[in-house]
Amino acid sequence: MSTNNQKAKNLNTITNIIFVLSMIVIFCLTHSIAQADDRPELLFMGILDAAEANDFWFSIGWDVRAGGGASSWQSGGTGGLGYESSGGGLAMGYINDNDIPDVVFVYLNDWTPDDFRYKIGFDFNINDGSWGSWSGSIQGPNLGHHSAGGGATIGYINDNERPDLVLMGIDDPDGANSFWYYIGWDLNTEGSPAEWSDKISVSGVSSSNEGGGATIGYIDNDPRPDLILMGVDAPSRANNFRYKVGLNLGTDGRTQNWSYVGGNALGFQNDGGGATLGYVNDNGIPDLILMAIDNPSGDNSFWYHVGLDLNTNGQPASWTGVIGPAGIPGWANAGGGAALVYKPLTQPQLVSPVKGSNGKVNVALNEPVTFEVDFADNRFNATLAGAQWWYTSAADPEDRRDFTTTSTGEKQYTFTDVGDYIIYCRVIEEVSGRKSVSRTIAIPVRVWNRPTVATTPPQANIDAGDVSWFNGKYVGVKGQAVRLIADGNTENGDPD
Ligand SMILES: [Ca+2]
Ligand SMILES: [Ca+2]
Ligand SMILES: [Ca+2]
Ligand SMILES: [Ca+2]
Repeated sequence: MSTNNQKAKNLNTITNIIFVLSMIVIFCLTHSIAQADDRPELLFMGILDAAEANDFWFSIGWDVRAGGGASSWQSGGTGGLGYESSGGGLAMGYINDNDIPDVVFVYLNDWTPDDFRYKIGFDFNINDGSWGSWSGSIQGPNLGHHSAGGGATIGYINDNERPDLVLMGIDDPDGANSFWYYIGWDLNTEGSPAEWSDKISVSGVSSSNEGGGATIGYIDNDPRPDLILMGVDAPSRANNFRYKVGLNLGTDGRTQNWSYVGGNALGFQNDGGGATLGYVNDNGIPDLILMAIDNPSGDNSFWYHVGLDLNTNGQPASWTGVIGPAGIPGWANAGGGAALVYKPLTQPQLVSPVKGSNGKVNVALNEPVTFEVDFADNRFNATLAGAQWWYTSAADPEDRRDFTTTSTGEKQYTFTDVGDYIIYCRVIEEVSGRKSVSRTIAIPVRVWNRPTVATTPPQANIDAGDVSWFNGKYVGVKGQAVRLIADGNTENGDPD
């Protein structure tokens, strides 16, 4: 072998090695990006108890694994909403009408009386932890004069497409504490509710608390949403988590079906807590993350337990040990919160009828049309146990009509007025007997007068080349579309 050949061979080998190495790098990059999409992210918030303005501190746990630990942590901060606080909360939802999660930072303002304030980080980027934009301060309702923790969560409680925000504060009078919560109904895309519910009171979990949390999810075999309210019990000995499970909230946000789950040891001092339901160990059975801010003599940190595979009463099959800590700067906090950012179980999609070139389902007046939905993405092999449907006219989106639950993914509609409508649909999904409700899809619909063949030439349309007309008949060319005139207005006119 000549030296040149040997050099060429060496060069080839080096080129091959570089190629293989770069493929490994590309694989690792794409692999880590894919993981960021598949695994849930965990957000914790702690309110920094400073001498002046109390800011929000947050930690992002990237790619929470089936055992509950995150693969890495990233921290950041954002301005708070006052100078003194007696609790906080964190809630994840979809508020500004895109598919990018939004996070509500809640501040329980320590005043006379206490009051809720919150701000929203819109469009949390699950690839780099950045935020699209921040809202200003939004004022919530008042509480009592002494609070000992708070919580926040977002759900769909009153059977429509707008998210509802639950704000919880632990009322701390002399004697037994209680959970107070309010519902901000139907957040608009800026995060303000159409109205606040009255105060709803639930007996608490102890007489001394150092933090709390609230989370809505789907726990049992009834697809109504379920609410967990948590308090960090703070007796003279070591602290512990305790919570109450409210199954199947009515459309008024209340339930009489409360049960108690107690005892999971913590340290001796806490400065806030949080609770969030989600799917951690990948079996479609809900899991519960409970977080408390550990408050030793030095720096504070986030600690959490995961209750894996809740039974239909909200009691987990097992608890992980304490996971963490993710540190918090400074020595004191005044409230915290937790939220899990995860893909929904499934995503529904419209199967039929197909949409037209106008991006809408085009239907004829007074003729029944069957709409069919199915899963577009089904991570846990859920079965479709039914669907919920309602619709609005595009002209009046607040006028919601005909909320109906079907036992299949099909529903028939007959529209009796022409115009534009939006049909909303979400599917009821079932995994191991547990029923939950998917996100809602919006199906735009246009109702037309059925096209008719005119007996007189539509001269303006002929002149415009919109239709072909010859000797009293519409005509067509083989292989070319024939255009008839339909109209979606109550008056005759050109099609849109
Ligand atoms: Ca968003
Ligand atoms: Ca709502
Ligand atoms: Ca339920
Ligand atoms: Ca699970």
